[in-house]
Amino acid sequence: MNTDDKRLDEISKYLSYVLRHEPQTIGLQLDAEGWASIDSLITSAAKYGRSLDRTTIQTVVANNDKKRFSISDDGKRIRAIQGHSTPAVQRKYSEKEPPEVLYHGTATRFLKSIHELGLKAGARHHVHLSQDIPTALAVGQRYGKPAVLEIQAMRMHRQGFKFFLAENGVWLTQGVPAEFLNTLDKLSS
Ligand code: HQG
Repeated sequence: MNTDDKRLDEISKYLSYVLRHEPQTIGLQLDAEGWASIDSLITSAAKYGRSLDRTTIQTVVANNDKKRFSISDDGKRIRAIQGHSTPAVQRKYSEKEPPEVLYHGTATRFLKSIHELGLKAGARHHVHLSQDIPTALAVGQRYGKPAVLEIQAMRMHRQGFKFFLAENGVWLTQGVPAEFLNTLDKLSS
């Protein structure tokens, strides 16, 4: 990563922190749909020693590898699309019929507990699922030796569980009972 990319990556992490998890640490207001005024974000961040400007924010949003953020059509507001843990936000996502299976990446050390208790949302508002195995594998690698779970999403859906598709392609659901998941034993890594 060159110096510029590193800087943008670091700002992306900062935006994730304040727009998903801890807006109150810089006194930033988010509405229930997760939106913050970009002007307020710049002013609040500056008060806590972080210099941001509109162009940099736009660059981070446009180039973000996982499309984590979006800017409102009028250009005035920004939000994280998913991944929130702050109670200030209760986003409404569009409910969608899932594909037959979805995947969840995790670390091998969590498997025993997951197979006992099912997948729990933890601090975030939803369990995050992906449509493909490589994405799940990358998510699992964040926590150590990765494992990928296959979720019987359509079977859950038929039994009344709700699935949501965030605007950036991440699938969300409240939780996955253990009976709907199994660990894939052949991973390419
Ligand atoms: C695990 C990142 C034990 C779960 C990623 C995960 C994703 C359990 C961890 C997004 C459990 C929660 C979300 C149980 C779940 N027992 N462990 N019963 N149920 N877990 O970070 O899905 O880069 O809240 O497997 O790429 O890892 O931030 O969720 O390991 O898309 O945009 O508890 O965050 O995206 O961890 O990651 P997380 P996640 P960003």
